[in-house]
Amino acid sequence: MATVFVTRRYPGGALARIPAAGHTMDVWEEDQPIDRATLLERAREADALLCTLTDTVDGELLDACPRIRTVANYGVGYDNVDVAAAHARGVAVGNTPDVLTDATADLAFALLLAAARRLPESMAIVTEGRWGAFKPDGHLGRDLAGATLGIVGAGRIGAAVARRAAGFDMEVLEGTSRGGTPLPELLERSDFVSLHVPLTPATRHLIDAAALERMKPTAILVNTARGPIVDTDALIAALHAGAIGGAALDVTDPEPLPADHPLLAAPNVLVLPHVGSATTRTRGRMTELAVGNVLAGLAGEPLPHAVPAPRA
Ligand code: 8YV
Repeated sequence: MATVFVTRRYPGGALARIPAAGHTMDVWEEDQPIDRATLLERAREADALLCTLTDTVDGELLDACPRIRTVANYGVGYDNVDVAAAHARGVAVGNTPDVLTDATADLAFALLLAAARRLPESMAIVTEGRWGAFKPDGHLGRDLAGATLGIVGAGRIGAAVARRAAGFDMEVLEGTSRGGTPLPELLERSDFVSLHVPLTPATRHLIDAAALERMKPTAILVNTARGPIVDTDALIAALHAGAIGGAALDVTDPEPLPADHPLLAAPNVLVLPHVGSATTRTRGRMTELAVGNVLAGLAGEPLPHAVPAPRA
């Protein structure tokens, strides 16, 4: 029977299917991610690796752990895995799509609403004892109805955000690398811009100073995809200059974002600690899919959720 190294206590109970199938399972039980040297050591004899975005899986790791034939990444994004290096070594790579689409789209909308209606400021007014008498012109936010939402990357999560936007009577512009509204036009016309592209060399700093310059000075940028899609320094400058109206971010570059990071000192910024998929049901279903990939790989079968080879 095989050995599986599991880099976190993935929730929901599905991990139990690994020993139940007769395999040896070694789980990193700490709350903090496993450090690189320990990962290389602990996974040395593993036949499969169940890992996540805090674990870098590259050629060096796969050479140090040459028995690994299956890498099951916990997450739909897999920019932490060098897929070309894995495939070149005959290692299959899987991810956990679909099950987190709704939770992530919900969170994109939560960010959008929180920024549009200035929820953090209003909550602080209450908790800091500054709730004075009613003011007709106090705490004014922005309407969603009739506003234009630009969705960059209309894959599964982008499409789910578009469905939610229809329910809020928003106008939707969708732009993908394959068509739809071209990015410059989308940025110029949108009142809200929500990012839903994977992180690849082509999308790193897709939202740079020039892109931010195209946005309306009132527009709000929402990012639930990956932090490095946005050039953080350019975003900080744009917020200070009033070049955009605000940013509502579930992902940042770097992650975790230190409390004294200049991004948090910029005006009109709202940051969450990468919780897009963080619901009990969704995180449990992600474990089910990742374990399904592990068990299929160990059985010599194609992974049910295999990631494709990167485009040349
Ligand atoms: C997870 C994510 O929180 O799926 C993704 O790509 O970013 C999130 O769902 C993360 O991957 C957990 O490892």
